[in-house]
Amino acid sequence: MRKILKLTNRRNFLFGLSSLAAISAGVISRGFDRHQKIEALDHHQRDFTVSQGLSLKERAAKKGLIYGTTSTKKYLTSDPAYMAAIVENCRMFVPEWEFKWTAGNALLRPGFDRFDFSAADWIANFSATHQLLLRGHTLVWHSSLPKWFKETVNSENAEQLLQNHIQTFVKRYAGKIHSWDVVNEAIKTEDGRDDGLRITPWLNSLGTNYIDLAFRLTSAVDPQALLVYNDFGLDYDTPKDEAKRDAVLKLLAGLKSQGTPIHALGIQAHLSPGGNNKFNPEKLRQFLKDVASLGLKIMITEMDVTDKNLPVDIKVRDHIVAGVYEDYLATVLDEKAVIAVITWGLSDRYSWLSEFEPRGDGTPVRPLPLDTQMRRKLAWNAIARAFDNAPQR
Ligand code: 9MR
Repeated sequence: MRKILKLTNRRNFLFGLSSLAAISAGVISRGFDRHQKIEALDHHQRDFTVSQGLSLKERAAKKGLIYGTTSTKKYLTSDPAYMAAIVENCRMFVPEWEFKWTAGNALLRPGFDRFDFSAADWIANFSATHQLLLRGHTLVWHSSLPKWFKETVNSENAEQLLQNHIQTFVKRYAGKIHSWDVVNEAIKTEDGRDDGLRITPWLNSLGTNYIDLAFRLTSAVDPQALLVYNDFGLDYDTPKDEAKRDAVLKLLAGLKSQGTPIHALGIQAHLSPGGNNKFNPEKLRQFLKDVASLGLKIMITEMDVTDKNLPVDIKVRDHIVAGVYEDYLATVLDEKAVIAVITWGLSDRYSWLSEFEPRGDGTPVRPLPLDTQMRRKLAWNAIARAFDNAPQR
């Protein structure tokens, strides 16, 4: 009995949190009439109906937006149903592993002056074949670096290495890339520096200038592509996310003022409802406005909603996850500088969260728009509704 009570309380608590978000987002988003706002109080009854027919990429395109996802050569070559779902729904594609220095079973950089383009070429061909806009993710990151990197790189040779990486790798795909995540996740306020920069091998070997350098080198080789700074942890009304928003804004303003060729901010949007993560549409909207006023575009680059802390009941879980998708997207799509939405995977069959944020009860995670059988979930409807209600670009 106590256990049941506890569970019920916990469920109400979670509903309370997401309902709060739903109400505040409802108040500000188009397409919510008074009746719907009141309905949004109860997630059981929240309505995620959408008109039938159009895919996500078509709904996005109607508003001048781009929808896309990420995957790997491994999943695409072994799973025709998944490939078909991606081609049906997406206009943009992000390699989850193959454009990194190394990740999963891909190894782009086997040595200091060696490249293996086989997997990256496969991705570029796949994207071209299916008319998918391709994102280059990512050139400079502290993570997914090969073993030799740590043993070899120092302040004497780091600039040469970065230059060679960009001049060889970026050049190979120049003109075929929609946007490069030139620098990924360079801010970590907990590292204690005044400028908020994360302490990474790149910072240690090249100093604070490494970010500007990476953008300039990329721009020189691929002047057509949109050059992006990409980061996570920018979404919630928590002291941690607030500090990160401030530091990112300072970084972007500094880069712009010194003439760095940077064109967009990538907001990863790995969302995590529950706990202390309060969602504050006004604060998020203000941040987007501040970024846009620097003359930058914004892309939502890696969206997903972890259900790690949500109740086990699939119906309840899917409702909450869908509510988070719609509330978040209704808020960010109101800012016209936002040009694209990418979810970090399309089907629950393949999500990094299965490995990195598994549920305590061992049941499979459900963070994405399609279920493991490629059927549309409420999250799919929620994204469709957000596109349908978004202002025209
Ligand atoms: O989803 C990606 C996972 O398969 C890789 O093992 C991991 C390391 O390369 O990266 C994951 O994607 C990350 C992305 O590249 C950057 N932002 C956070 C993403 C989730 O960890």
